[in-house]
Amino acid sequence: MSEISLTRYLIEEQRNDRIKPDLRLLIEVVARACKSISVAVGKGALGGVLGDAGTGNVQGEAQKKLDVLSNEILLEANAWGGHLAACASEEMDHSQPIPDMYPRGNYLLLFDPLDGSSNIDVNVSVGTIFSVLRCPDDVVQPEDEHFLQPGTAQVAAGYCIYGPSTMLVLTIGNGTHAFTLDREQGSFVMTQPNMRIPEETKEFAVNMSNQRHWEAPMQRYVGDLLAGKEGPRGKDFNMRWIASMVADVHRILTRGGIFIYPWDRKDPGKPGKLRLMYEANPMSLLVEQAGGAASDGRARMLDIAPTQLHQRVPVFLGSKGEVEAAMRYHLEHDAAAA
Ligand code: AHM
Ligand code: MG
Repeated sequence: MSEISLTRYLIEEQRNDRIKPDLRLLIEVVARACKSISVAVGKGALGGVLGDAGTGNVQGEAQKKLDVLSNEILLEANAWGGHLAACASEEMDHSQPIPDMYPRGNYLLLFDPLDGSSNIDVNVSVGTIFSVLRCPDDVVQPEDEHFLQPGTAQVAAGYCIYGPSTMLVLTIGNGTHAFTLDREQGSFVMTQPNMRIPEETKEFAVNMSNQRHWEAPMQRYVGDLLAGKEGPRGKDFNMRWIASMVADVHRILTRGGIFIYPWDRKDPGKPGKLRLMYEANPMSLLVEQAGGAASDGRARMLDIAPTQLHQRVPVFLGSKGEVEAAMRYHLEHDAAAA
């Protein structure tokens, strides 16, 4: 059979009534923006784009030049197509309605333009994460509050990983599919249809340097993983931590595992490091659509009712059996404490 490009996949899904034409266009535009980001990332030092931008974002993080550039590429690409009502980004304090000079569409787009950007200067994989919601029907001028919908309301989610190859991993609620960028042709080609995460795993991903700041059930859970064959879990576990969520999640979608960024006491005011709306939710939808599970350690991620655009959340996602095991440690701890 001939290759299935992203365009062909989306057109066929539209014919099967699984995607509306304007959502299809939106995804094509995001994919095109990701190709531009991939070019910029790929040039590295030759493009003069490495290093700090000298600015900070609303989360108090130093911005890299590539964070700012990627944000601009996504905003610019999505401004004029008529498919979007507003955008929100990790790099912008508030959401931004589509400029008045362009027609406004029915969707809201959220993105982390360049996740893991602290890895950029050391040439490790980074990525763009995105989530698409419907703009509520009666809203003419979308504001931050209109983005505050649970992850179950996402109509599409995905990421683009800029690694040895550039790949787009996408779900429109009908499985999770991976497309590899054919750099000569300039098009994304389906290379892993219907990704499936093995239910059980022997691999976990967590930043162990935070261990002393974790809460008791998290300490006990990871302690049991480290105890290996001789411990209560009865098997040896391997550990990987790329410190680039897109790369860690890509590994998990490919061969299983559990990714964890728990709450910790380092900064007790923050309920975790990662952001719900444009990191945890899109990744959780991709993982669930591939047969995995995603939670905040206690409840299903996609059911969380958001209260803030840049809200943080603890993240446990990946192989279903392992995510459920981690949740058991937390829920048993809570029950005993009660
Ligand atoms: P960013 O959005 O500012 O790049 O931060 C998110 C990144 C994730 O990609 C990664 O999982 C995590 O931060 C790494 O954190 P740490 O530096 O604590 O290992
Ligand atoms: Mg990020």
